[in-house]
Amino acid sequence: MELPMLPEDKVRFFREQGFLLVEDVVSPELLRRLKADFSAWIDESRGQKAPYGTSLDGRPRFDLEAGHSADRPALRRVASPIEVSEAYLEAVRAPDLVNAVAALIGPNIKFHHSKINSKLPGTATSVKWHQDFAFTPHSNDDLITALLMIDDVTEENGPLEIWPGTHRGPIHDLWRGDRFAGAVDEEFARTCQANAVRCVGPAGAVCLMHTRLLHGSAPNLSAHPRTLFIAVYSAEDARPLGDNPLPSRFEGMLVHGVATGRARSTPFDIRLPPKPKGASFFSQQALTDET
Ligand SMILES: O=C(O)CCC(=O)C(=O)O
Repeated sequence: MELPMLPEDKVRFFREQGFLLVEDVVSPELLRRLKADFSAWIDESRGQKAPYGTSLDGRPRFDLEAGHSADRPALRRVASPIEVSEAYLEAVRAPDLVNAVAALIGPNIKFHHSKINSKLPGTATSVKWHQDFAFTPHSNDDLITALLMIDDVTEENGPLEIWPGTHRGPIHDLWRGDRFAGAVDEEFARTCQANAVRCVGPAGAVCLMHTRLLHGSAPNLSAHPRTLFIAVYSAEDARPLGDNPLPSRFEGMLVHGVATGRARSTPFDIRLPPKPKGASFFSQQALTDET
């Protein structure tokens, strides 16, 4: 049976602002399993010195921040956790989550890729301002990045920061000359920061973000972890224009509605991103730190 979709005012809010917070999209029991799997990965990382594990395209599945140690683990990324965890696979198909996505860009929705971004206490991980569409261009921009809060996300633990309404503006260049920096330039980043709104909420809430919304995030300054499970969904008729940055055997999985076999295109101009080489996009964003 179809679960209730979102009320019209929430859909209108998303169209205007480019994001929407929805609480309790996974059950407490599933949330407990998601936390338990991530805790087990942190423990496993204590025995590692460099990014490890293998994802579908041969790059490491588990990415570690510089300074990682057994005593102070700094696991910052798990690529495609749904391939190695039943709990994360269940979360990516959670009815309340996919129904909300379908209410915003549906009715026909497919899965594109997923990852965990983690900011453990004492780590320095931050995310520079960018739009996701520049990493995952499609024939149209009906794509949503769903950021599911595995921990409570507060003002202090490095929440997602967004600039509301910017999904209706231009697609920004994330290149510096011939280098894909994966981030807007520093001057524009300061303007983004001046307009930032923090997406905070309790564990089990999801921030549904339009693929063209400008966003970034600061380091975790608290004693509490900040773990986000991030899943990207698209309208079924949005066809990828480039390589999936995190290839998955689940790419293209229909999570709501039906397969139409159609392609819908909207006009825009974008420089296609390169295929990532490092363990995660943090290494792409770090390229500009050296210049
Ligand atoms: O982890 C974060 O705070 C932001 C995630 C993000 O920007 C992304 O994955 O595109």
